[in-house]
Amino acid sequence: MFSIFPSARLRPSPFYEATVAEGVTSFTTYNHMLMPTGYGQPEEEYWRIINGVSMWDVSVERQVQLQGPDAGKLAQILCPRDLTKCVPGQGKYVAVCNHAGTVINDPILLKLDEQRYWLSIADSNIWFWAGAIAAERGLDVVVSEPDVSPLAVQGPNSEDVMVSIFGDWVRNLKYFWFGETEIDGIPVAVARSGWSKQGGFEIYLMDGTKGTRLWNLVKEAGKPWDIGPGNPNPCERVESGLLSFGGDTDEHTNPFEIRMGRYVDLDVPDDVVGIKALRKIKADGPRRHQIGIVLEGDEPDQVAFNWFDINAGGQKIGDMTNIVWSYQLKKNIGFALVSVDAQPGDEVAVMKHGTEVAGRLCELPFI
Ligand code: THG
Repeated sequence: MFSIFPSARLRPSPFYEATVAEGVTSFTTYNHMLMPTGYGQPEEEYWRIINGVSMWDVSVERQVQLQGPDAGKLAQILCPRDLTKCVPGQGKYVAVCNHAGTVINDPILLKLDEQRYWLSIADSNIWFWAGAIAAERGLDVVVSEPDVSPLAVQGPNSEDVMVSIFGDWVRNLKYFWFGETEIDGIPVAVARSGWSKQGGFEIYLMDGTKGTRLWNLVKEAGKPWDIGPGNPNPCERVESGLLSFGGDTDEHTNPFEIRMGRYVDLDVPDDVVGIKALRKIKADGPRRHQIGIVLEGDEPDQVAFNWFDINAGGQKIGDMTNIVWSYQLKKNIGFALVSVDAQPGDEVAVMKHGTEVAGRLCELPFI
């Protein structure tokens, strides 16, 4: 095949050496970094997340830190979700929007203290965005990208593994909440979170020189549960209905189209970026919605770079924004970003590389 041409632009993950030692076989790019996307046994890796426990290098989920007297003010200006009741140790999923109400990232916001927040971002440059907004609004806050790299531990046995490493307190973490601690002299934050619906945690490594040590520590602790390497899993996430920003969104997507309306509070102050546009979009009613689609046929398809047109009655009604072979449903499935007139149960046609494939719209999640 081909190899990766090194450059300081392609920032290394602190877990890079560890994942190479595990036999990583593919990467994707994300936030100007490489993220492992497989270890050569896709189906085994899938079932490990469903039935066991899996550890993932997700250091590409960079933290944009807001620090200073106006950190809370800036966090609220960037997030069209009410943060007034958010307390230190709490995390919240947010749709960061531009002034037009278009989603430009879907981070988890973590409140560390009154003067320090992290936006744990998806694949777009929120560091530049937050810095620009802070400067334009004259806020007293420093925006940076600190040395913080998440390692995910996901699957039904993840809690037992995490308790064996950190102790019983992690059992009491609520979803998206976190606590700061140390393990073996390594500073970390431990959160109940992660991009799967199988239960799990994320360990935010706060010293990039300790990546291999942390990886090996988790690997060792996970041995009784047969832990193994994995990554944000395309099949599991589609079956579970988890959104991929940039994969399932385009330059026109607003939160109401992609099931993020429940994370938008329209009564936040008028100075929140995008809120006026979001109020109008909500009042007018969104034109598209995101539901599921199941394709006919029993042959596993390939994941695709591109979206596929979805037609009904000879007319384009939207796009199929991802496609995976579901190991549980034994069908090719994906998300449909389609006109609100299209509903679960509708028969549609998907234009796949010039061939028409029959499909049926359905509710999300699949499982
Ligand atoms: N971990 C960390 N940061 C991240 C991600 C992550 N930043 C970017 C990206 N992933 C954020 N995206 C999501 C999307 C969905 C969920 C989590 C992160 C998620 N959603 C649940 C759902 O949709 O059912 C629950 C949402 C809720 O209850 O509020 O878990 O993976 N560090």
